[in-house]
Amino acid sequence: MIVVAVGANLPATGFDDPLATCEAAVARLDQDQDIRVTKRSRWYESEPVPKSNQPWYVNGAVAVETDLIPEVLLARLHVIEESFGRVRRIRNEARPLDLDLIDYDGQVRIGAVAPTLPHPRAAERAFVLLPIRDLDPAWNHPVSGRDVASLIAALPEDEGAIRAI
Ligand code: PH2
Ligand code: MG
Ligand code: MG
Repeated sequence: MIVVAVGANLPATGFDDPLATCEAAVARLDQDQDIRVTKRSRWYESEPVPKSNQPWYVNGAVAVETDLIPEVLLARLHVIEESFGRVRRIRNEARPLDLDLIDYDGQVRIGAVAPTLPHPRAAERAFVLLPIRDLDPAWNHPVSGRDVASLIAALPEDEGAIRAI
C-alpha cells in the first residue's frame, strides 16, 4: 500500500478551515492523471506534536495507486502543498497543508535523497497510525514488521490528544 498522510493546522487561502483544505487536497491528488486515491481514512483532530500553542491539526491519510517512483510522487505532493500556500521555512511550524509519503509498498530506503521510507517518524505518531489503521488494520511497519494495532498500543500516554472528527 502506498500511504500519503494529510495534515493542516492553518487556514489556506480560499478555504473555510483546515478540514476543507484537507478534503480539497485529497481531491487534487486524485485529479493528478498519474495518481488514483483508492481509500481514505477518517479525519482526526490532533494536538500538535511536540506540544505547543499552535492550533490543533486536522490529520488523515489516503491510500493511492501510482506508477510514479517515490521521488516523483513526493515532488507532486510538494507542488500540491505549494498550491495551497505552503512555504517551507522551519521544521514543525504551523502550515496550511502537509502531505507526507509514509509508506511506498513496504520499500525501505534511507539515504541522502528524499524520501526516506518508511517516513522516519511514522511509528511514533498517533496522527499517522490511527489513519493507517482505518486504511488497513493489517498494515505492518516495513522496518519492524509490527502491526499497526501494536504500534498504537505502544504509543506513550502523553503523545498528544487525538479524536476522530
Ligand atoms: N506534523 C508535524 C509536526 N507535528 N502534530 C500533529 N498533531 N499533526 C501533524 O500532522 C504534525 C504535528 C510535522 O509535519
Ligand atoms: Mg508532516
Ligand atoms: Mg511534510
